[in-house]
Amino acid sequence: MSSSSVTKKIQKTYHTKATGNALLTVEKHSHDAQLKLYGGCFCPFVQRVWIALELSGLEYQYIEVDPYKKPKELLDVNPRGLVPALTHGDWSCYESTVLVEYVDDISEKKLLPQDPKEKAHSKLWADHISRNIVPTFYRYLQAQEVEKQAECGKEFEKQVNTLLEAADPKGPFFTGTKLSFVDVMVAPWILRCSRVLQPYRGWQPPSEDSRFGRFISALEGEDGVKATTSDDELYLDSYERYAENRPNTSQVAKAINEGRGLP
Ligand SMILES: N[C@@H](CCC(=O)N[C@@H](CS)C(=O)NCC(=O)O)C(=O)O
Repeated sequence: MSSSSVTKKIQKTYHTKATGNALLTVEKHSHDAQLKLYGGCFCPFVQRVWIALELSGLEYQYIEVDPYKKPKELLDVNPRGLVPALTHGDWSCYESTVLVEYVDDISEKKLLPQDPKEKAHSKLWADHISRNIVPTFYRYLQAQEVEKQAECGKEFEKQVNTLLEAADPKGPFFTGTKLSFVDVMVAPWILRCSRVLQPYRGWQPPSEDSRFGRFISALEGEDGVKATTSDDELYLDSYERYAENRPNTSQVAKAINEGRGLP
């Protein structure tokens, strides 16, 4: 090798096998069951449904698939080729928001409040998460220019604060002392703040005693959240593609770059 040759950076890529606590959960749920979750270990949309299943106490099977390779077993369940996808006997469905509600409907332990008005309030704020917090997270992570990153960072903070202003003031969760629907809908992206946004975008954690700080600690301490979370390295590796805004990263990344709604 000539002395002028440049050492090529080894590009990290997404993982196809869970690690840490999430791996133990995968192993515990590897046996055949009526309810089957097709997931990818790095995917926050999957983690929504996975947390709901863990908290439900229902028997389920976790099946790891690579959504970027579009295996037939995934396309048979979700023709859009995205994870999460769920089968229950010979019935199948997809879309994380729909699946969390389905799991809640068939479970005795409820995430959504049972009072119709409180239920509507939770769904309204879950809509804010999908419509504003989630896309802003990816815009922030995929932004390449420093100025754009700063602008997106502020926007992300604003959207999270809007959610927290609608939450129970004491918390630590959205509706008070108990984790519920809205918390599950946003948890995967909140967990990825310290694991992904901090190393790649310099996101600053809030003070521990702030409303946001207490929300983060409460989510991190929840059993269903812990059981579906891999070691930090898995996220660091899996999101490098987004942080470098590499071509062909994913349908989500493409939609963000084209200014379209998320798939
Ligand atoms: N709207 C979908 C989004 C799911 C999604 O984008 N999943 C990603 C993994 S995190 C995926 O399957 N990507 C495959 C691809 O981009 O081709 C949901 O909420 O379930």
